[in-house]
Amino acid sequence: GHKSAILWFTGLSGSGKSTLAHAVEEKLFEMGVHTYVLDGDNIRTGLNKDLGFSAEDRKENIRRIGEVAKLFVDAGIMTLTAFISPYRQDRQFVRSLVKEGEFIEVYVKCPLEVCERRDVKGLYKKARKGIIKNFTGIDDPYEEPENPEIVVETHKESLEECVTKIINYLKENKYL
Ligand code: GGZ
Repeated sequence: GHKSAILWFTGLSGSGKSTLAHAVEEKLFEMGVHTYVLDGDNIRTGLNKDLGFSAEDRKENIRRIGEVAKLFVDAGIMTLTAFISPYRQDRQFVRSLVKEGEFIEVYVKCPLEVCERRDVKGLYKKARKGIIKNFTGIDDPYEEPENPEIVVETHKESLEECVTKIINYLKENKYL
């Protein structure tokens, strides 16, 4: 058996949160752990399609995701979430929703210039031109985690190394 929890990935757009969450999920699946990934693809297109990117909407986005993730954890599922979640207070709120040890903050650290160079969806370019406003890292804040359980540096460590670091944390702390 395993102890379920929320693996909360936070970081800039293009830092690799979603890719990493899915890679960790695959590893957990091989180990027979029941998992679910919440990310923009299944949340911002459905439950939260009424929300945009103002500070207020981001806060509500994270609040709902936290409540949903809590339900998944209650159902015994290892829940991985991949959202920028730029505000410390909003992440702290989710931490306070669940029991001690059920919120594992993973800071997906990557310099802005690297994320911007990757620009997978061309959004940074649009943000620089002012076509997209309030873009995290450009004209909107990202508050770095102060005491994350795990930090991965996607510009220095390979995907494989990042996955191993997270799996090792889960083993060392008796989640697996
Ligand atoms: C940041 C934005 C914005 C603005 C659209 N700021 O690379 P992506 O495309 O897939 O990841 C970004 C995603 C962020 O949604 P989240 O739900 O993770 O954000 S938050 O936690 O802050 O609520 C990006 C896209 O949506 N996107 N406009 N203005 N990212």
